[in-house]
Amino acid sequence: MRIVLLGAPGSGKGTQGEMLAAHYDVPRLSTGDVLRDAVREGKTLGRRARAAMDAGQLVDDALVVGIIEARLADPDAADGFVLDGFPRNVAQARALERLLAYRKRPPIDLAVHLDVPIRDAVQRLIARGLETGRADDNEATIRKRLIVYMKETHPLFDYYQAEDKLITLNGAGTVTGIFGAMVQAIESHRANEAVG
Ligand code: B4P
Repeated sequence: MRIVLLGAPGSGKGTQGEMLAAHYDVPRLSTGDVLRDAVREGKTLGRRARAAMDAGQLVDDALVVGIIEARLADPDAADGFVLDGFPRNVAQARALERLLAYRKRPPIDLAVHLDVPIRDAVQRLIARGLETGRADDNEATIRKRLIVYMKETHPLFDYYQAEDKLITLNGAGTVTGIFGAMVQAIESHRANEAVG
């Protein structure tokens, strides 16, 4: 199973991505986690990415595509994955297609969009910022991240819809309720594909 998770900051991608990866027994690849680890460990990647992350902007495409390229080369990603936070724009989506084709792997099966009211997303992120001290979870940076999301990531809905790979789910509700609805939607999409 090759799944891409799309959604605003705070939509629950990280939360649902972990559960989905465990359910389908595939790795979850989160560019955000890799970038934060690199910042924490003082790596060159982290030094290059930090300013953009702190400003709520997207990190340079070449850096994040490099992360995904390296991760997709790992044997555990050969038979499937859940991508959380990548792609974030159309250029990254095209790069992903090229990377998979180069490795002679099938293209992604589905893009799952977790749709939450912006107000809920902001509240969740502010709460997380207070709990964890995550640098970009403050109100000013959250607003910038949401603007970047509208501008850069929204075009991916049309991109994946055109390929008939987009599922949109209500991302408001309980974590387990959303997860159940997501698995049901994925399975019914797969069943339709098998029939069609
Ligand atoms: P990410 O780490 O991807 O951050 P995010 O968009 O905020 O999503 P996250 O997964 O953390 O939050 P979630 O919605 O799960 O990116 C951070 C930064 O890295 C970006 O701004 C950018 O600078 C850079 N970056 C990453 N990928 C990049 C790329 N491909 N290209 C360029 N730059 C990139 O969860 C939010 C909170 O909601 C959590 O506290 C969670 O507990 C809570 N929550 C989840 N589900 C809930 C529910 N149902 N009800 C209530 N709360 C819930």
